[in-house]
Amino acid sequence: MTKKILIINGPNLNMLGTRQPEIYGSATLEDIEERCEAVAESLGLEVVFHQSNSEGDIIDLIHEAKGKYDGLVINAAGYTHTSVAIFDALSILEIPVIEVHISNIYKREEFRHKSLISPAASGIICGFGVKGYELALKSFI
Ligand code: CA2
Repeated sequence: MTKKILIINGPNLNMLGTRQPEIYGSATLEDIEERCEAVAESLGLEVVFHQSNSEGDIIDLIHEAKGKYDGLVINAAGYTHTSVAIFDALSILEIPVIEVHISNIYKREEFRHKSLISPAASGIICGFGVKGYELALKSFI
């Protein structure tokens, strides 16, 4: 059976490709979505791609994943470092969760060194640029 993977992107990631290319590269979120769809097809996976700037929407999406998806890829962006609520929502899931960051958060400001959601993740990919999403999808094979 085809595995269904949900990809959730957090706040400001809709601005990718417009600013800070030295940190995040030049790809837009639409480019990342297209690449994920192409990679998923080649791997025999089905992907559903979302972005939200709202913590509540992200939590609702995580709740909806229960029973509906076989895996979750999440770049919680700024909420990575602040959100106990997203950690709690991820902790309820019984499917593999891969935390992705485009940049190497450990090479940046100290406040980015702590991820509140990592303890709920099966694996973490950071610092590989937008290729991290592709690596996350490959982990489901
Ligand atoms: O490296 C990542 O993927 C991050 O999750 C990106 C977040 C940041 O808060 C995390 O510490 C690391 C920020 C996403 C905002 O992206 C922008 C893109 C273009 C212009 C401005 C922000």
